[in-house]
Amino acid sequence: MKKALITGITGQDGAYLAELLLGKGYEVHGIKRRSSLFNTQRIDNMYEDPHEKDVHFKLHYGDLSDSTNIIRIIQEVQPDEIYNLGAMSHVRVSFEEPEYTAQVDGIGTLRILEAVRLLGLTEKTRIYQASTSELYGGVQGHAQSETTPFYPRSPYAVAKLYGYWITVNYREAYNMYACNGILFNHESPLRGETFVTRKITRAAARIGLGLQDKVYLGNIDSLRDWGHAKDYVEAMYLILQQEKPEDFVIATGVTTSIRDFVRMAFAEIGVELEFSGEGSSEVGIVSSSTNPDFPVEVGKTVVCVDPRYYRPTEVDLLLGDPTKAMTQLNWQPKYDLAALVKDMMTADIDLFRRDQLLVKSGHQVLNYYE
Ligand code: NDP
Ligand code: GDR
Repeated sequence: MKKALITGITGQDGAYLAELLLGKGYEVHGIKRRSSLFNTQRIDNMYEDPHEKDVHFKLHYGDLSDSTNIIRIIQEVQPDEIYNLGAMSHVRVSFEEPEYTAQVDGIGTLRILEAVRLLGLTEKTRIYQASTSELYGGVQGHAQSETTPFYPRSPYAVAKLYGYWITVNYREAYNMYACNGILFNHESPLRGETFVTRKITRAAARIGLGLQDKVYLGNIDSLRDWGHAKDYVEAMYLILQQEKPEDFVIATGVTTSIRDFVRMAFAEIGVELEFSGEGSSEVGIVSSSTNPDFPVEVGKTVVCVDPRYYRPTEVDLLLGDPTKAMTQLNWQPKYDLAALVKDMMTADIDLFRRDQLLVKSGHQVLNYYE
């Protein structure tokens, strides 16, 4: 039985990847951080009682900022594959926590590679590094592929640039099977609530159900190449099953503005929006509302722009060229953007119908949104 170790198992991708690997018969080990509250909601469906025999899903406390614990866990598990998904993954927050981001997203990658080398596992253990389209940052005007030079535009992207190159360097210097997946944005019902797609689908569902008035967004002109996380974890797995270690861009090859994503999300509840104004004065107003289950008043302003969500340096356009992955890995995404938006909206409507029931029976629900 193959053993996989996943850092960042409690995150969006960690949860989907763990499910995929368990389905393929792997023993899956994950590193979770100590937190004052339970932080395993995304993986609770896979939980196995550690007191039982033949447990295939095991969690270890750890942190990418601590080499000693990374070395100990890798020594204990002796994994065939390591998926390094753990990261401070929020681009805007990285401007507020730049040093921590460098420690975890940059040096954290080195800690994993070096642990494998020091433990003499270079022949046995294959390593996947979660690299990102944010590496391209300021590269504009054409689709971005494995040969496009990088131009990072945030402390997050600069930290990930180190992670990318140290992975390439360990592959070349020590003949390790270590690869970068350069993944473009991928989303799902498990996406963190402060990333723009999930913020939008949660808000559209809540506004439709009468639980929220409006949503404040930052730069709605930027364009992203969005795929579904379920498709993207398949690519991670495939990258580690090749004969030779190589780096791959994973993307859909289609780019869409944040504004159009907002339109698509609201369309799922029968609401059409018209945008007017410019820059920080732009608003989205309901121009028609046809679904009686989600009665939103025509003429109501439901989207406002708030410069507090702007970034000191923005990435205006991301558009990936996934030709290499499609030909060499035979990877094909099953979801297009419309199917992704539908999946996210269906899940958020279901989630917030429960809040609606609580409100109707006189209870208060958490009204916090970033
Ligand atoms: P999430 O933010 O959903 O998950 C991040 C995971 O990393 C969580 O499990 C988090 O733990 C863990 N983590 C954070 N800090 C540390 C630390 N110091 N030590 C150990 N673990 C830590 O990210 P995604 O699942 O969306 O992304 C997975 C990886 O892929 C990340 O590295 C991200 O940067 C990268 N990536 C993501 C893309 C995307 O569009 N989703 C695109 C390209 C790259 P906790 O739950 O406790 O916070
Ligand atoms: P990104 O994702 O920065 O691309 O990083 P995010 O969803 O945060 O932003 C996408 C774009 O939307 C604009 N935006 C807003 N973003 C957020 N979060 N909140 C808002 O209110 C808002 N309004 C507009 C942003 O300015 C940006 O242009 C994600 C992360 O998963 C990274 O870890 C990963 O590496 C990259 O995708 C690929």
